[in-house]
Amino acid sequence: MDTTGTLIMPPAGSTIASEVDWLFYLILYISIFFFVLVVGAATYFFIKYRRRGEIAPTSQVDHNIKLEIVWTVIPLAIVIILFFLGFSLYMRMNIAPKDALEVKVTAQRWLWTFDYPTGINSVNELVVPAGKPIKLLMSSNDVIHSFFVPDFRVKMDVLPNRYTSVWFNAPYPGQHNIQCSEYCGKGHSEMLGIVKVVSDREYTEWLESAAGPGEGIDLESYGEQLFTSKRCVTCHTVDGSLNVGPSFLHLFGENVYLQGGSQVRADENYLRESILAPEAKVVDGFEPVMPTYQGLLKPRDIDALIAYIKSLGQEQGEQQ
Ligand code: HEC
Ligand SMILES: [Cu+2]
Repeated sequence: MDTTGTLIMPPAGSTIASEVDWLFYLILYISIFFFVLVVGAATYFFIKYRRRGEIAPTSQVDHNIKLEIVWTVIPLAIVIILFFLGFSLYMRMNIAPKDALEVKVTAQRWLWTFDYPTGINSVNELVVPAGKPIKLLMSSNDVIHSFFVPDFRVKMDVLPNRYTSVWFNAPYPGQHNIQCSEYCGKGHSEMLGIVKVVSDREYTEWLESAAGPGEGIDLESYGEQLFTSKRCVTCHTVDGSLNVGPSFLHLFGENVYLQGGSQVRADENYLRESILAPEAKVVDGFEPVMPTYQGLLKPRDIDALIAYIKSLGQEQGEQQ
């Protein structure tokens, strides 16, 4: 299997990828062959039969049955063969094996959520065991998105009010990028994720560690973990610098200026509302692009994120 990729194709990360590439290159080379043949013949005839001096009388032949049959039957046979190769591959790419592991994918502006059979979920990071067929059952909470993993040669629209699905089998451990390939608004280009293909053992371990999140560690440190794992980090910083969203440094306890001119004190309830209903109070100077985390965070997760933001809010030497 090709794991480095070529000039026009990314590395092949799934079992189907090499078949897709094979058919792609077959069509490409057939096209190049006929392009050279047609353009070559045309050039040759231009030169051979160019006008030189007096025009000689041309022959009266205006068609040739044999020739016409040949140039109709050969291309027809080629496209029929390509059709069947393409159709059979299309069917295999679209019909998931019965024993596939099913993961529910939810797209929303602008993140991906993955729900596993064991009841846990992850954001922007799909963890799957290597060498097993994985079926993704996908739907959108808002507009049309498209789930695209170039390394797997897998791409499918994700629609509101309706399920679509894709499947893949990634034989080797490794990481592959997920992109949204249907323009879905301002944060479209940041709607990125990763497929982490891991060994069976690592997959089981991961399921276990994700199942009892944050147990045995204090809220603040757990919140710090969530800040990264729930992807707040793509839009927020904790060092005061601006990103797509405001920084959390010294946020807690401060007055926040909102769009429309009002002000609000950044207390626990404001933080909670900002996470669950971000559009309710939009910070002045920012676009309302934050996705709602309603349903994606457990009560303890919200507590932990708030505790973490609070820990960044305390100015040195100041007691809140
Ligand atoms: C796609 C980018 C994006 C992501 C992801 C994101 N946010 Fe936001 N967030 C924003 C933007 C933009 C604002 C400011 C506009 C607004 O208030 O809605 C904001 C505002 C906030 C505010 C209010 C900040 C203030 O200064 O008053 C809080 C609190 C917050 N986000 C928490 C979070 C947490 C916690 C997460 C992760 C669980 C998160 N955000 C993920 C973009 C994002
Ligand atoms: Cu999208």
